[in-house]
Amino acid sequence: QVENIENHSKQKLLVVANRLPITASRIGEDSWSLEVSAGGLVSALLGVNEVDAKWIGWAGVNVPDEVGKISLTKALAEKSCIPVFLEEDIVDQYYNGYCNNILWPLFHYLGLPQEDRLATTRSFETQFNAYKRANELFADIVCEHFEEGDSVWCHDYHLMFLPKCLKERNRNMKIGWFLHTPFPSSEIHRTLPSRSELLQSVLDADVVGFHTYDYARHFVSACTRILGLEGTPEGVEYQGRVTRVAAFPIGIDANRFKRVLENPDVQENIKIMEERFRGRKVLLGVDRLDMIKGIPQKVLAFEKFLEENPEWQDKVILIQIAVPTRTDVPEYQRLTSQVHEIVGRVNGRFGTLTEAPIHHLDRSIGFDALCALYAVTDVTLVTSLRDGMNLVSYEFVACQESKKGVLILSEFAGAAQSLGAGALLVNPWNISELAASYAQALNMSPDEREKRHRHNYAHVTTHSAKHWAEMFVSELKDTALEDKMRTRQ
Ligand code: ADQ
Repeated sequence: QVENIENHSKQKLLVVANRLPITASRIGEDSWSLEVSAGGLVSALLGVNEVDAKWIGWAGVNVPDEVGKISLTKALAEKSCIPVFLEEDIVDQYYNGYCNNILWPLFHYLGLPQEDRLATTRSFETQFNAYKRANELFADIVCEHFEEGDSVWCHDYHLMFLPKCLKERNRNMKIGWFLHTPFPSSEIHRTLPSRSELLQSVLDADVVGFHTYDYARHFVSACTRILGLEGTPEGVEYQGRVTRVAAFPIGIDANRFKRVLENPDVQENIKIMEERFRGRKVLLGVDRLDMIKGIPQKVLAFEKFLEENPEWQDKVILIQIAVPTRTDVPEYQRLTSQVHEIVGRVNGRFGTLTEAPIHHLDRSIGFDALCALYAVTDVTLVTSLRDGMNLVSYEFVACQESKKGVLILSEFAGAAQSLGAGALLVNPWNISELAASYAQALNMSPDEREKRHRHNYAHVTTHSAKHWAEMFVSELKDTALEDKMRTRQ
């Protein structure tokens, strides 16, 4: 058995996600510039010991020619990445369409797009067919690189059809699937025309993971109510076996943030910002400019806070860093205009010739600058209408050892389950309550801030990204070992 376990630890983990952790741009007919995008998932998996991980995913570029495909595959191989090539029309129907226009809003309780439902069901079907086709293309590449004993970890709502495609090709493949968004109540999921097919496919995985216990429970309810299956304490009974369903809350690599804060250039930047904001408290928002992040609510509440607390009018600023996302989708364009309009109004009402109460940036900022900003912030505002976890809340806490600032956190973010005792929990739909929480945070005593920060800091530093990935991978390996033992008996 010892020998078995040793052999096991040498086997590969194939991590399959819609996007590779690398952004490729073409700089010649057969040459590419590759930039590592250091997201939460990348740093999580880098930290997993004894795992030889390879990434499979779309490189985010259209590569129509063979020369380009061959040269990009070669360049990515050096970074342990394997590309899946998707044609432009598939990307449009699968990624922009089914993933971002249907599953993303539905899983965040924003409903299905009305126009699609009323105009024609064909467009829904076309998008779902493209989704399945794209998942088949991912499966082709996984099977090309899979060797006996490897485990496959599929990520997110883009690849819900993948476990089925893979199991159809190889029943013995060990497959995990993890969802980074919320899984909604079964009453929401049942409105989706392809509700059963997606659930059945996910159940083909051996381990199904979510950020919180609530999302796992919603998934099990969807399987029992929509598919009529039996739920068990371990998961869901499906085709003569139990698919494990559990919560694996993600975390961050807090040490990476602490190390950056010790860097002299970052320290210098912190001093410059402290000087710049002297005499004012800093409220901060860092989000992708997405409908689910509740940015209009956050700014409207700031306006109400300034109205109701005139003594704070020249003593506080709100910095909102909103990185544009899905910019070709009309809803996102409307959101950008809406946010700009509210920000303009608040600055017009409460600004002076030299100062504006809101600094709004439509862009991403570098990691060093982000850490420095977290460190000088007094209150961070996470006002998501729904959010799988929300890593910004964790990152802020990791950077607050000296300041011990306050986290205002939406009760609809997964992070509310882990940081709820340290944060001020809010319902972002209630603008008055949100505005009152800004006042409460700014007036909080140092003792209470310290106590709340201690709670959050202990959680963020112990529940790391590495811990999350190790828990999931070890659960997946356990199911593989159990299967082996069972076949021997
Ligand atoms: P996201 O919706 O992207 O992730 P989040 O978890 O907050 O949300 O992660 C965002 C990341 O991007 C953070 O690391 C943050 O620092 C960075 N970021 C955001 N805006 C930025 C900006 N303007 N400049 C620089 N960096 C910026 C999805 C789910 C979440 C879930 C994660 C991980 O929607 O709920 O927590 O996956 O599972």
